[in-house]
Formats: sequence, structure tokens, C-alpha cells
Amino acid sequence: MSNNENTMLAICIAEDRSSEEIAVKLLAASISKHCPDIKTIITYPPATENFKIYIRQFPNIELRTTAFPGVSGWNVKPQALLSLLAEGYQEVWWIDSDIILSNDFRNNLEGFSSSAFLVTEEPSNHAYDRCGERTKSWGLEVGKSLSFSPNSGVIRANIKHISLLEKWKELLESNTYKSSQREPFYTRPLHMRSDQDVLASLLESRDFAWVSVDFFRRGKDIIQYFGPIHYSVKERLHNFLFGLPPFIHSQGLKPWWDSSEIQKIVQGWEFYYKTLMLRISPYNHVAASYNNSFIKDLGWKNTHSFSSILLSVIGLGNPSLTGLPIVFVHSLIYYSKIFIKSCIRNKAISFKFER
Ligand SMILES: [Mn+2]
Repeated sequence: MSNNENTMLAICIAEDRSSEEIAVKLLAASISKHCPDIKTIITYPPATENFKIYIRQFPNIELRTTAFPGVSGWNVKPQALLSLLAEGYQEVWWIDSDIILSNDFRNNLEGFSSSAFLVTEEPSNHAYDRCGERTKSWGLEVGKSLSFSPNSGVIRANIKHISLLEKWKELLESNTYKSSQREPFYTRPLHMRSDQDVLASLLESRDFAWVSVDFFRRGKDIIQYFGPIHYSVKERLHNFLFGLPPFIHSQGLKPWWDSSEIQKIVQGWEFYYKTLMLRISPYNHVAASYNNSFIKDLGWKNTHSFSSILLSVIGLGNPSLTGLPIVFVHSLIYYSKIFIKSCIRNKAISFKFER
């Protein structure tokens, strides 16, 4: 890629929680290592002096500390993307702060149309089974159906997508959406659970049916590390053979959180199990490599336990094989339960018919 092309391309990161500072640092370090030629703009209003000094070591990264008005958390995405497109960048990549790069993602662009709107595929248990429902719930006409539920952890948008981003921003700023965000996550209506459900509504609407949408796929392009089984056996074997994908997304609980934070969400054996899975996560594996190599002041905890070391030894130190036996058993139980439930349901239906 020539320099001229690169000046038209930017990575956009925006985070407003100081609790996620270490993740922003790691993402910055991984971008500078694998994509040092891409201009990267980080908007991080809680930046401390220490954070500013840290970021200065990366010539491709620009730090901004003015918050986007009226938004917080994941709802900032369309506004952040629009602001960089308005500055003249032709193509902007949004990357969530809970993602770390393991290599240059541009190597994975083969097969994608250069003008497509790119998002990522959701974890396996969030497969697409409610096509068009989100769109109809927003009162829009359905224009097409997507092959996967979109996850907005990574988005590639270009100047042709400005009207889509503007509409997305408008819906995220609506009063109905804002009041839904005050409800607990799982009691919110499906079309308003988070920013990406609103995005899915628009991508399936007739108004934006002209937008061609492509997906970064699980396994090959991204690890959606949400819970133990979401980095599946199949994906693990693929990554063992062909290497880690460029994007590793640490969804849900984070390996950089203190135990007390995790304990507020999960307790008892689940706390122990999930903490173990965070310790052996591929995110942790990649993050740990920054601890004493070219970054000294990261403060990455990377705490191991006896069980995590044992699993790592069994997994030959490979991030994809580490934890595989547990994931195999967990998946077997999980999918057997789903299978049995569906058998019982079908039986109940046929019983109703017979009567
Ligand atoms: Mn995320």
C-alpha cells in the first residue's frame, strides 16, 4: 500500500472509562507493532499525564481528550466514525478498546469488496435466528437479511456510508433508545439492546439495502472470546494450524479487571471457572507478550494460577490448545442440553397435534 493510500485511511478508537486504560494501551501498542503505517486517532478524555507520555512513543497515534458530546460507552461509534470521515479520511476503521491485534488485519481483506461495509460475526450462541425483527421493531421496512448477527467490535466504513452512520447516530440519540439503555441488558427490547442491534436494524432495512455488508468471520478473522465455549473447538483447531486471527476481542468479563470487579458479576464456582478462562484466554496470551518486550510500564498483571499453568502445559503453551479439553467437555454439555430441550419441545408439539 502506498503512502498516499494510507493518508486516506484511519483507525478510530474512543473510550471514556478510565477502568479500561490498560486495554487502550495494549490496543495502541498492538496497532503500532502490526500496522505502524496507519494513522490512529484515540479519543480518551480521562487520559492522565502518564497515559499521554505512554502514547507519545507511537508516532502513528494521535491522542485526543475532548469527549464526544452527549454520548458514552458503545453509543459513541457512529459519531466517532463520522467525525473522522468529516476530517477527510476516505475510510475509517473502528476498533473496540477490548480488542488486541495479533497481526496486520489488512492481510485478511482478500475476498472482500473494497467498498463494502465491514462488521464482525457474533459468537456462536448469538447466531442469526430473528432476521428482520429488529428492523420491523424500529418501524422500518425490511429490505434484506444478513447471514450473521453483526458485532460492531470492528467496523470499516467509508465516505459512501455517511448516510447510514448518520441514521445510526440519530436512532442512538432517540429518547426511546436512551431510556431503554437504563434497563438491565437482557430485559431491553431486542432492537435496542445495544448499538449493534440498532445497526443490524438499519443494515436489514429497505432504506439501506444498497449497502453491501461483509463479515469478518470467527476463527479466521476474529476470536469473539465472550465465554468459555465462544472460542469453539473448531476455531481453536483452525487457529492451531493456521495461527491466531488478527482481531482478538475480549467480550464480557475482562482479564485486566480486578477480582473484586469480576466477583460483582459472577460468584462461587462460576467466578473460579471464568477467572481461569480469562487467565488462559488468547487475549491474555498476546497481552503478556507486551509486558517485558518493548513496553515496560504497562503494568499487565498476567497472574497465573496452578490450574492455568497446568492447562497451558497440556496445551503445549499454544493459546488455541490451552483450555481445549475443558471447552470440549463444556460444549458437549451445552449443546446436548439444547438438543434435549428441542427434542422435548418437538415431542410436545406432536403430542398437541395428536390430541
Ligand atoms: Mn467490545
